Parts: sequence; structure tokens; C-alpha cells
Amino acid sequence: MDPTMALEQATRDALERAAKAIAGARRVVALTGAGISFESGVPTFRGPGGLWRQFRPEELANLQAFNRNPALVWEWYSWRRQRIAESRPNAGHECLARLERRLPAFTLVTQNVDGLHRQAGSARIVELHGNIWRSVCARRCGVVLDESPWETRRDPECRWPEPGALPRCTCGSLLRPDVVWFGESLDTDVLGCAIDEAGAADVILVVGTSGLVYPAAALPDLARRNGAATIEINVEPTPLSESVDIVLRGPSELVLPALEARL
Ligand code: BV8
Ligand code: ZN
Repeated sequence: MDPTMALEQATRDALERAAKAIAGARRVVALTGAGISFESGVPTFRGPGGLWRQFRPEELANLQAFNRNPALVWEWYSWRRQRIAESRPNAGHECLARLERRLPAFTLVTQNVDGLHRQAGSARIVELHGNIWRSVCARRCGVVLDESPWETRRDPECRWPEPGALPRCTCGSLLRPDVVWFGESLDTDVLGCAIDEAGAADVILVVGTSGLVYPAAALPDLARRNGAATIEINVEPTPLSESVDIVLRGPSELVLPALEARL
């Protein structure tokens, strides 16, 4: 059975228009959020399973929480690393990796820190919010550790770091996850690259994001103002849905391959 039969008729019709826009584009940008990893078993931030104990992500993903209780914040990241280490890229990640090889100019801008796009084979990736698998010196002395289970062949049973353990830098300071916390500025070069790519895009694909976190959420509108066709892939409406040209309502692991099959 054609898997797209599970999609609404409106989405099946819109797939043709979306494929035409992409086929005629010189430069395509995909902006992804936590939704693209949901099918891989990585909880989204604001959807089901996004909570850890009684905490919302915004309560833990900030410098004040880390300074106040680094062990609790590290326990949350260790739990997330464990969840991600047990997951695999899904058909949506793999489709975007193929589009990068197939289209003349394709850039992936992701808000996700899970590293699954790279695992799926994407190379031209702008990681807006950092990468959960790197740890850096909290005092920014320059020490950076890559603790990815895929690169370092770590025993997937081990935990990063052991619960309650506080990883320390060689300079004596604490280590912290190399991610952008709420209230922290994004790396200027990384953000600048994302803005340049979105501003130059003929098509922007907005995949699996609630469109609530800035400055990432401003990129689709920036692309649209610069003449790009905007396509949203999401299982539910978001604040961006009103302003995009094409809405593809459905799970990215189903919609992206269906879109690719029409190119
Ligand atoms: C900044 C890394 C300048 C960490 C993340 C007050 C003080 C300070 C700043 C602010 C403030 N008020 C507002 C701000 C700005 C703030 C912000 O935007 N807050 C929001 C909540 C209002 N932004 C910042 O702080 C940024 N920095 O502005 O610096 C500055 C500095 C100081 C003072 C002022 C300004 C930094 C933001 C980065 C935060 N770090 N992650 C970590 O991961 O631990 S953000 C975090 O949210 C993740 O990266 C995540 O990707 C991102 C966005 O969420 P989504 O990806 O969209 O995920 P979500 O769960 O929300 O939605 C999932 C979607 O998928 C849903 O729509 C769902 O329907 C869909 N879906 C589900 N399944 C599927 C699917 N779609 C398709 N297929 C499926 N199968
Ligand atoms: Zn250090």
C-alpha cells in the first residue's frame, strides 16, 4: 500500500506543488527541530515525553540552573545522551542526507543537538544550538571533548557522565554540555551562516519545529522575505503555518520520503 495514503488528501495534493518548487530551486535550506527525531525515540521539547521528572526543558537548559545545581543538569543531559545513544536516524533524517547529495545546493540548519543528522550522512549541517555529545570547559578555557558513542565507540551501557559525577576540566573548572542554553547567545559565526543560507534560499523546508524558539524561528520568515518558497512539514499547526506557502501535514519520516519520490 502507498504509505502516503495515510496522509490527508490536501497533503497528497500539496506534495506535487512542493516537489515542483524544490525541483526548480537552485538553493534549498531545511530547518529542522525536535520533531524530526521524535520517530527515532528522542523526546521533543514540548510534546509527549518531553518532560524529565517534573522539569520542563526551559527550567534545566539554562546557565542559572547549571550554576545552582550542576549535578541535576548533568543528570538530565546524561539521561538524554543515553536515550539518543539507543536511537537511530529515521527515514526523515536519511532523506535529508540524500537530498544534500542530490540537489545542486542544499544546507541543513538544525536546532537539534542530538547528532542524528550527521549519523544519517548529512555533512553540510549548521548546528544552531550546539551538540549534546560535546562537553566544553564551563570557564571556556578551550577544552572540548567529543563523547559521542558513535565516534568514540563507547560502551552504550556506560553513562555520560556517571549519575552524580561532576565532570571536570583539566583546568579544574566544571565541564558543561556544548549546547546553547536559553538566555545564551548563539555562536555569531553559526548564526551568521544560517542567516546567509536562509536569506539566499529559493526554498526553505521547515521540518518538525514548533517555531517558538528564537532566533531560529525567525529564519523561515527571513527566507520568505527574500523570495523563498516556504514549506512546513509538521504533524500539527504551528505559529509558522499561517505564513508558509505549502503545509505538508504529517510525520516527517513519511512526508519527506514521499516528497523525495516526487522529485
Ligand atoms: C537568545 C539546546 C539572545 C539546549 C535549545 C528571555 C530571556 C532570554 C532569552 C529569551 C527570553 N524570552 C525569549 C527569549 C529568547 C529565547 C526563546 O526563544 N525562548 C522561547 C522559549 C520563547 N531564545 C534564547 O534564549 C536563545 N538565545 O535569544 O540569545 C539573548 C540572550 C540573552 C537575553 C536575550 C536574548 C537560545 C535558544 C536556544 C535554546 N536551546 N536547545 C538543549 O537542547 O538542551 S532550544 C530547544 O528548543 C531545542 O534546540 C529545540 O530544538 C528547540 C526548539 O524546539 P523544537 O525543536 O521546535 O521542539 P518542540 O518540542 O518545541 O516542537 C517539536 C515540533 O515537532 C512540534 O511542532 C511537533 O508538532 C512536531 N513533531 C512532532 N513529531 C513530529 C513532528 N513534526 C514532524 N514529524 C514528526 N514525526
Ligand atoms: Zn577548562
